[in-house]
Order: sequence, then structure tokens, then C-alpha cells
Amino acid sequence: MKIEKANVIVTCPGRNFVTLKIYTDEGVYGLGDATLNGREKSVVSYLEDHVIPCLIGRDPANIEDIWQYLYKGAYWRRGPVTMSAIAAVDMALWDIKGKVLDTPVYNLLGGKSRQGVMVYAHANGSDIEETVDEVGRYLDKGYRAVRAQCGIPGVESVYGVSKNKESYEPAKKGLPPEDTWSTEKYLNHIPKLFEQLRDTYGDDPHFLHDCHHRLTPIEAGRVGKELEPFHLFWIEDCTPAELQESFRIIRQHTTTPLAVGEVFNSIWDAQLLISEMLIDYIRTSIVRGGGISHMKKIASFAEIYHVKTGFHGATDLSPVTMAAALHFDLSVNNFGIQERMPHQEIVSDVFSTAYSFDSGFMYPGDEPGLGVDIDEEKAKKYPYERAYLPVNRKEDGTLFNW
Ligand code: KDG
Ligand code: MG
Repeated sequence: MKIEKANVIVTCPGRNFVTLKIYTDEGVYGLGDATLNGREKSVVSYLEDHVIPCLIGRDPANIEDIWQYLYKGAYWRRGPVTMSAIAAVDMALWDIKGKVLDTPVYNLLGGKSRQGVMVYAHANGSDIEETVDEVGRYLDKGYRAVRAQCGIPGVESVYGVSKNKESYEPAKKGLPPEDTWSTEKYLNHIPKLFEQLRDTYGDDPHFLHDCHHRLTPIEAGRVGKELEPFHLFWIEDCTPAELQESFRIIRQHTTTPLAVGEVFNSIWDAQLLISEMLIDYIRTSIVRGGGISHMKKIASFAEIYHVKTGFHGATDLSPVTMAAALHFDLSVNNFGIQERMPHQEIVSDVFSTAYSFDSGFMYPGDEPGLGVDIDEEKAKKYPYERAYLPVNRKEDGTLFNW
């Protein structure tokens, strides 16, 4: 079998998605997600100009060799554009292998380690009361785990909190909007939210929180320590994690579990964090981390050090990544939890999926391959629309982490 052709589909049903479709000479095709929020077109060019021409004529069965060819063969390694492009090829090749062997991808990864994948929902509100009510609505829907983000008095626009009760979508059409941030106000407010959540719902539900790269290590130590009585499942991205050693400081101050890595691209971004057991969950998703092939290595490395997976699953990861993540989550022993931020209804006009949700768990379905398809004619109805994540400034105007 040979790769005969490949094309890239860019579509915007509510938000932009970039999908790679690889065709074989025997009529089987595979899909991969290459969406990089706010930088979509760079990955399109990387694939069309530099990757697809090198794929034609190769045997799609040789997934590892093709991965190494694209990674080592480019000479320029890592980075979100390169690794998202490689991830898309890798996902599509696993999809093809599953279809050729007539089996779901989780079977190729070692089979089921569990029956379903525990997912966490996103709850948010403009204040504590609204957020607590929203968490209750998710618990009523059967979720066992809910992430809670809430408005901060005196801060106009807060990460993870929607305006006018619309569903939360961080990327905004047009050029990047600007938010204003106050760490002081945030730190004073956030423990009160989790105190109220435990008072209302008791000890059983898992609660999570995303600090979204806003704190210094010592501030992260403070928030982790103050949240200890409310035993969170994790706090996420409490500091930007380029400086892996900084997590030593956080660990000295708190036993609140730490999750990190949705912006990581490779095992090298997390090598020290994992080997020194400075984190508890690795969040790098299939699309950011070079596909299933590289994520297998990250998860196996993490397993040795008691670190579990907790894959990113926001709306900018397409249904193809969601499916790939679910197959992966079902198979590895050190699965922790999977993020679920459901796509808008309109996305299902373009993508059809075999995965399902029931009582707090997701299931990838038993279709051969990844179990996702794309309707290219319908995709054309939704052309690309420029959209960016916000930029963040401190109250005095200093540019800060978003
Ligand atoms: O594109 C950026 C989003 O995926 C990110 O802001 C979402 O932090 C996020 C999360 O935890 O889902
Ligand atoms: Mg996050």
C-alpha cells in the first residue's frame, strides 16, 4: 500500500479547524487534526509546502519511520507548528492502520485498560454564586469531575469565564482583544470559590481549576496551600512552565496536585518535570505532542514517575484529536482524566464522530480507526475566519501571560 495523495481542509463551523486527509492507493483514507489556535495557516503551509510532497509514495504502515523522517529529517526540531503538522500525519496514519486492520485504534495501542474515560466539564460564572450553580448543573448531568473558573471582583475579563452566559470560547474573531489582569485580586478571591463548592456539594465530586499561566512559583505555592483543605483534583498551569525547575519551589509549599503541559510539544518540554516528580498530570494532547506515536513515549516515561495523563480537550482541538485522545486514554494504564469542552452543535454539520458521553464518562466507539469523518462539501460552507486568543496586560499596562 502506498500514500497516493493528501489534502488539507480548513473550515470554520463556529471556529477554525485544520484537517489533514491522507489517501492510499487502495482507497482507504485517514484523518489528522492540525489545528493550532490563532496560527492555523502556518500549519497549513507547513503541511502543503513541506510535508505532503514528501509523503507521496511512502508505505502508510510504517508510522514510526515516517514520524522520524518528519522529525529528524527536517533538521529543525519541535515547536508548535512542526509538531502539530507531524501530529496530523501521525493521527491519519493510525486511522488508516485501524481501517486496514478493521479494528479501533485503541486495540492497536494495547486494547482497553478500562471501560470508559472519565472526563471533566467546564463550569464558570460571573461570581461565586453563579459558578457554584453551574457546577451543580454539570453534577446533575452525571459528571464526576468539574473545572470551576469564576469572575474576579474588579477584573473585567477573566480567563475561562464567559460573557452574557454564552458558551465560553477563548478565540475571538478579528485581531487579538486585550484583557487586564490583577494577580492580587485573583489570589484573594479564588479560595473562597472552592470553600463554597465543598460546602455545597461535599467531599465526593472532583474539582479542578486552571490558573492559566498567571502566577509566579511562590504565588502558585500560596494558592496551592490555601486550596489544600478543599482537596482539588488539580490546579493547572499555575506558572508558565518553560522554566521546569520553578516547580521545585511550588512542590516545597503545597500538596495540591499539579497539572501542566497543554502548550508543550515534546517529551523534552517535560523531561525534568516528570523525572523529578514535580507534576502529577501531563496535559500535552495528541495534536500538540506530535501525535499518538510521540504521546506513547511521553505517557510511558510519565508512568515510571507516577505521573498520569490529563489531556487538553478544549474546543480548539478538533473532533479528530478528541477521538484520538479517547482511544489513547482507554488504552494506557496511567490515564488520569480527560478534559471535555464540547464543540458547538454546528461542528457536527462538518464532522461525524463515533464517540459518546454517558454519566461522566466518554467512549471512543468501536468503529475501525479513529471513528471520525469529515464532510468536505459541508466544510466549504464555513470558510476560514481570522481569530485570535486574547493578549493580557497588568493593570499598569505591562504585557503579561494570557
Ligand atoms: O487555545 C487555547 C485554549 O485551548 C486554552 O486556553 C484552553 O487552557 C485551556 C484549557 O485548559 O482548556
Ligand atoms: Mg488550560
